[in-house]
Amino acid sequence: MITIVLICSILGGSDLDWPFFIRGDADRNLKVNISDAVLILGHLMGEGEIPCLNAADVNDDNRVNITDPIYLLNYLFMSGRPPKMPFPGAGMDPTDDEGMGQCYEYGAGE
Ligand SMILES: [Ca+2]
Ligand SMILES: [Ca+2]
Ligand SMILES: [Ca+2]
Repeated sequence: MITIVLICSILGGSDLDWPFFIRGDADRNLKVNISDAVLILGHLMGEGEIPCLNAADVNDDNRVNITDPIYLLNYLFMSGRPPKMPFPGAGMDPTDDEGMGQCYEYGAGE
């Protein structure tokens, strides 16, 4: 977990010490769309890095697996339930993030 936090911190390039992210926005472009689902699917197949694993945990069960892109696709195309908080605005994970790491603020350094 410390490693993930460090990576997120480096990617974020921010001095702020609280974590902001939008659930589902795995590529951190501040939009939740099909490209995020594709990124998560690629990650699950061993390709592609996810800058914010917690954001990829769309259903907030502290695991990133096949159910997450499916949940996201359901929301985007099948009028399914939206991702768990924080969504649609950036925020902190309201639940335990054991093993996920947090993600640092958007924008800085990008
Ligand atoms: Ca995105
Ligand atoms: Ca999940
Ligand atoms: Ca969580």
